[in-house]
Amino acid sequence: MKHWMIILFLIGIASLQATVIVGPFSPGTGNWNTVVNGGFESGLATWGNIIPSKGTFDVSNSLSFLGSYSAKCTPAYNFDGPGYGIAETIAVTPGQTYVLSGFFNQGNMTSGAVYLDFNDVYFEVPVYLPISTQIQTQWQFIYETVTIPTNVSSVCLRLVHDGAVRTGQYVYVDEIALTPINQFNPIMIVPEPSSVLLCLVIGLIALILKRRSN
Ligand SMILES: [Ca+2]
Repeated sequence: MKHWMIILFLIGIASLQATVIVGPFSPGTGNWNTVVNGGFESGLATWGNIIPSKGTFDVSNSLSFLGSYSAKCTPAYNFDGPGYGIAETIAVTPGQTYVLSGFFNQGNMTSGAVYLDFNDVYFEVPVYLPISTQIQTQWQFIYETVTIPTNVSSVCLRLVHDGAVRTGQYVYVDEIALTPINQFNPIMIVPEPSSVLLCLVIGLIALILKRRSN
């Protein structure tokens, strides 16, 4: 395979992956339209439980990204495979491209999968929280674009926990959003002090070099 073909192939693979931005975030930056009660400030009103016998998502005030509440999952027992979750039906504009997004906190979860999807329809692009044994303590903003087919006017948006599910493991999810792409802006991260310092040092060196060359 030619080099440019390999590069195009890799770009294609990368474009199928959701974008993950790890906090801390700059307050007030970004723009997303939360779905009805996507911030979980009104209990689980508007959300329905799917297969509650396997586990539940409940509102929690232990940790939230915005407001006082988020959704926290509680598995009922250990299992592998299809899981449980919550869902709500959302009206969408046929043919419109949206950005599906959410804020995720890994909590103490080290196995299984937590994601947003459209109930397994063919055009969905699931938004997965990366789960590893290395706990990421910062909130993560995860998003992906999805184009609604021209004959579809509503979707079933789900928040799911499945795979290698283990009791006692939980995550927090907040600010679930579905935003027309032209209204979407990702949240900005707070620059790390070290990178701010590096920029200052580089700027200073550039200034000195410029003065010497004059
Ligand atoms: Ca909230």
